[in-house]
Amino acid sequence: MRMAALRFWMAVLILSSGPVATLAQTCPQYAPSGGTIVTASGCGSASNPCPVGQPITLTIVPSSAPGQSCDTITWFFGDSTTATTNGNYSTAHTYAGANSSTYVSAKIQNSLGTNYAYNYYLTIANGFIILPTSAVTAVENSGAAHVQVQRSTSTGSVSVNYSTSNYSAIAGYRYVATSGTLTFSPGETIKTIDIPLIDNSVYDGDQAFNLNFSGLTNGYLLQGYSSSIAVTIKDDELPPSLAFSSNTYRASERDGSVTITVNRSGDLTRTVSVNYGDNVYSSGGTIPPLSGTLVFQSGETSKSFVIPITDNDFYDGDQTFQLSISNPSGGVLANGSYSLYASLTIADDEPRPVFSVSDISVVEGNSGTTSSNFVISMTGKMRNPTYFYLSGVSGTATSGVDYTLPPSSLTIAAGATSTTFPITIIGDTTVEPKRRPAVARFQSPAKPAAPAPSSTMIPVWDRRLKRWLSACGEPCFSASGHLRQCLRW
Ligand SMILES: [Ca+2]
Ligand SMILES: [Ca+2]
Ligand SMILES: [Ca+2]
Ligand SMILES: [Ca+2]
Repeated sequence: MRMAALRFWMAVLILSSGPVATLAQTCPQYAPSGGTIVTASGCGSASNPCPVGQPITLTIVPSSAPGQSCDTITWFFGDSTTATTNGNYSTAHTYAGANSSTYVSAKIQNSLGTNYAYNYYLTIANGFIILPTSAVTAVENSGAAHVQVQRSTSTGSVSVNYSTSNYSAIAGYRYVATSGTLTFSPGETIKTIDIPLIDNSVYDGDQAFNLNFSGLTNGYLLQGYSSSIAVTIKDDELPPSLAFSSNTYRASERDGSVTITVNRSGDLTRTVSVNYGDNVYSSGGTIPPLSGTLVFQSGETSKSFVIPITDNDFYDGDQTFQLSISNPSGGVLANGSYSLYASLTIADDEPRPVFSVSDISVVEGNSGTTSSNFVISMTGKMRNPTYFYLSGVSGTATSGVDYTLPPSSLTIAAGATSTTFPITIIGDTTVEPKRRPAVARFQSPAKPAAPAPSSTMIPVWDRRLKRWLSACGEPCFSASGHLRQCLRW
């Protein structure tokens, strides 16, 4: 066998150096096509890494032209080593260390050309250390945080170093700085790291520290991309909580001011602040625009602010305002939101004005006209002008025959309590029987700021008695502020 092979290679050498080209043309027949590099065992993925410290068979799979014995193949490995396998599309390589993503490439050359084959993402590891993938939490007063670490295989042993570092939680205040080496013995797949927690009696909120891993032995890798996890310490104290002392406040317009109190519950040790305001945006009203900040020092359970009240002498009705606290710092609002509201009602100390028309008595006369004035009065002032329309309503005294009314509207000015309007009596010599009175009607065309009298009746002239009869002795209000006639005869 050995002699036959030797003779064959000699024949090739002789023929390839001679003038007959038949065999010389067989190699190379093609320029290299390049291709991909695969592992013989199919290892190399993250779920099936190739072992560390053991030969791995790597083979070029040409993309089109087949491999040829005359191709020169130079291999380049991710660990910075190289190898050459002339005419051989396979090689074995041993990676000395674990790597989550290394590469191997091959340069393929012959006299017709050069091309390359690649595999960029080989995972080399004997196993993985698996850190918790879900959030790790521990309650502040539970003694310690427990972090469970696993590994992907139970063979052999592996160790990994761990140490804590601050994130929002500070070592020595919320937890005990901890470091060490975790060692899995053969057969062990789960180990637990305990980090002592420091309990206190103040509200700190939830805070976290990092647990960092490094120095894995025995060809192990950390699974995934992170070498640390966050451990969250859940506070067992309640946060400072702020709320109004009442959902509704009420004061009289004559009180001068009203004091609004905000209470704090939960943790009392820290300084907490909150903004407040009365949500009034224009001056000149019963209460002014007001805003500020309440600061609760340590131990303080309530703070107040004072809203001045402007007394006036007109009827403006009860007024309700919205109070708010918002943007708490160092604590929370009782509703868990950014803002919390209460209402403040300022009760008017002026009664709603009563509306009346004075009686007047006028002697008719036998001819011509006689003028007189009615006085329309209100028992108090209104914030806004009060408007009325005046119109005659047919009764026993007939408009235009017995009297005339001015066809105009009437106004009691803002702050005034009365106005007048004229009536003209037409004289004659007729003796007239008792008649039903005529009625004049008042109507408020628009509802003013506060409910206003909407209609009333005025006295009418009785020609038999020669005097004015009282009509309604009091104003007629309607709940809606719209016209309602008041007829009593
Ligand atoms: Ca505590
Ligand atoms: Ca605490
Ligand atoms: Ca008043
Ligand atoms: Ca008032």
